[in-house]
Amino acid sequence: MNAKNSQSFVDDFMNYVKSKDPRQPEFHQAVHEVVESLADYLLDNPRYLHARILERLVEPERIIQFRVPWIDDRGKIQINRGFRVEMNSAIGPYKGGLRFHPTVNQSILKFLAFEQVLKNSLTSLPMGGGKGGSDFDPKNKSDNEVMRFCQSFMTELSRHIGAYTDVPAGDIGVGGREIGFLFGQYKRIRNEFTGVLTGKGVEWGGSLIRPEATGYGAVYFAKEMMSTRGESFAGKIVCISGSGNVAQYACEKVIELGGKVVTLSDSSGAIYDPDGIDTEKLAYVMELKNIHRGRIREYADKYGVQYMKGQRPWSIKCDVALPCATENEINKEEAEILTRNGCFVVAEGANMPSTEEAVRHFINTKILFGPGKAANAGGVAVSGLEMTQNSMRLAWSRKEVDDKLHSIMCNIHEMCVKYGKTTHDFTNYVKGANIGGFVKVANSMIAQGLV
Ligand code: NDP
Ligand code: 2IT
Repeated sequence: MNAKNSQSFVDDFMNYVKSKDPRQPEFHQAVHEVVESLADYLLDNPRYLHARILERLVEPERIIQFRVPWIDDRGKIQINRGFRVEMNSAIGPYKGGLRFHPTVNQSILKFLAFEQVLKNSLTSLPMGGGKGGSDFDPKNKSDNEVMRFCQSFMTELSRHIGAYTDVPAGDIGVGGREIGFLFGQYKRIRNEFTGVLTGKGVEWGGSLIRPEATGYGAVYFAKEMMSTRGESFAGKIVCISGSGNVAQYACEKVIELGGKVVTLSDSSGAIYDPDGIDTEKLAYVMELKNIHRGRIREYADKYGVQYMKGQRPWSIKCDVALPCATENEINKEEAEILTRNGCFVVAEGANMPSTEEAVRHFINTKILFGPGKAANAGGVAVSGLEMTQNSMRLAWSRKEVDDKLHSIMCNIHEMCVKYGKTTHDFTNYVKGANIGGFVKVANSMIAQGLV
């Protein structure tokens, strides 16, 4: 297919999407990347165009928005907004995380839900795509406030979800504590103990390795990419952003594979530890972040290293970059700095952390760039395994789950190479992940008729 046709196809489609929802920039960004990857494939396979699969994919099957009233510790009434975007159920029940962060709105959740549809398909497990959350900010809230908020949120959400309908999990601001409160309220309201959420505690239906899965999976994916060039993590300098769930376990796995992690960050700044974050320092970070809910600056104070206030870590020289904080956290200039400093691997632990210009730069310079929907699929993959274990009413060992996670990440890598290899020595993983994720969903939608 010639380039002009495919460019005008992309432009026409984006005009269509933007005209429907003009004020959803993150959603446009996610759709644009996918449509660019798919254009030639769709023009060569017109049955998808006749069935208008793309137009159907960008239209959520359902969006639920609701009021979440709760009372803070001073007795004051607070009102937040709750959402669930049920994007696509062609290959399984809606599945995807809940995000609690003040920036949450429909554009953010639609971008995340859209990515989730293709990501879940890549895992090869039977899961559709969804995403939800609230503009509630868990920072500086007491455990009791978080509990009251979660109970109010679930009081409404419980009408819309279920083990065979829609199975939420965690994302930014939603970890084990929040999943516990949400699960407790669901159970109370519905009087059923089911696998309606994943990321549960191991004592009450959770899966081993689920907390580790996204970070470990991203590192397994990076390892696979590196092995195509005869490289490994041993001795590599690694920059990680974020210091939450994904960042912590990415760090743990890199250390295990012999790499040296020199940065972590949060929304206030980044730390640079040239000696590397070892297991003892990582244990400190986990306690700081997960128990005391402190700031990464405290790491710099404790270990006497540099704190880069208000900055992201990408100015630090590294071989491998693992963005694990949030969307659009690597811009074009930062991407250029990374490659100029010799970085040749970027694996996205976060969802859409690189801007479109940054992605273009990584692909043009032919580094190993693993997009989020492939590289961070390990989290939802182990959520899928948690659902399987819940259905079977048994629990697999750590090793069983980790082995399955590892093989799923290798399969996703293979799928990306299958659809994304453009020359004998270069794979465009963005294209590979987008086409690889699309095909199964599109075929299922056609098979199920116009619903
Ligand atoms: P956490 O809430 O555990 O940690 C988030 C981290 O990112 C914190 O360090 C936080 O800093 C930082 N961060 C959040 N928002 C911003 C921002 N606007 N600017 C700068 N830093 C920010 O979340 P997760 O680790 O679970 O999620 C991280 C990323 O990974 C997200 O993109 C998420 O969508 C993605 N992801 C998560 C999966 C999971 O299983 N949890 C699965 C797949 C992807 P601070 O504490 O200051 O807010
Ligand atoms: O973005 C993601 O894939 C997640 N936040 C995990 C979703 C899940 O259902 O485990």
